[in-house]
Amino acid sequence: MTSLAALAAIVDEAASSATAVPQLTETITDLSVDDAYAVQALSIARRRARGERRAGYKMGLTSRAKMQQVGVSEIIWGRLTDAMRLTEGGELSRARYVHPRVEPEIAYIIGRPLAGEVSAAEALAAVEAIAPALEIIDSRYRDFKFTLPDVIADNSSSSGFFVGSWARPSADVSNLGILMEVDGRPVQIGSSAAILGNPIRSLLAAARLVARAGERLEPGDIVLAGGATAAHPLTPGQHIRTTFQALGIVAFTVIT
Ligand code: 0L1
Ligand code: MG
Repeated sequence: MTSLAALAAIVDEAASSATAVPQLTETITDLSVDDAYAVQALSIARRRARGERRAGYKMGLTSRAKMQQVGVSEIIWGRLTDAMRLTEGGELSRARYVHPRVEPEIAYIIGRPLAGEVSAAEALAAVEAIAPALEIIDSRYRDFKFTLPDVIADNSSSSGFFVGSWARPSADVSNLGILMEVDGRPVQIGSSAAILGNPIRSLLAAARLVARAGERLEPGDIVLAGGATAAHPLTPGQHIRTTFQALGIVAFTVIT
């Protein structure tokens, strides 16, 4: 029987070598969601052993557009490390990924520990600041195809993120217009309200779901609330510019 550690090595090596692999469930047909989260934790432990540091969490599939795009209908989560953070206004190297896509998100930075069943007021009181953000998702599976346990084991496809300027935590991000342009051409238009009706609900889900895994949101953690639109594929030469109403712009250029 294949151990969970061996499965973690498969997804970790696929990510670090930017090589697509078959879905884990092709061989481990009964991989459970709990085991998939254990594989994810073990794969992140491998990154930590290589020197990467905890940076927070990403929430995934928090909008109807995202669920429809990948054919999975459940909120999922993954872990962020400092090595996944990219410089706003800088470059993304296409060669470091298998088949990267970008999606607009709202980021929270945590000021006080948060875990379990909390109210929106409690969650907001634990937030230090809010920012516009972009997540780079890159399934390590062939053709970007997976089942629910596959994608969870693969750190919920998370592979990079850009964060724009931080705003005060009282900023109203419940329904902000978002426009993503590639080389000046609109490719995605949406609203932050697509994130569970209000991105704060994603933070509540983060507090609840990580607590189930015996973890909590810690001061300094960044929480990505989930894509507000479908994700857009990246190819070298593109300039990605996303405007978030009232929050600002997050941009980068794709190089080879
Ligand atoms: O919402 C997301 O961040 C997506 C997570 C996993 C599904 C995907 O790879 O698109
Ligand atoms: Mg996302």
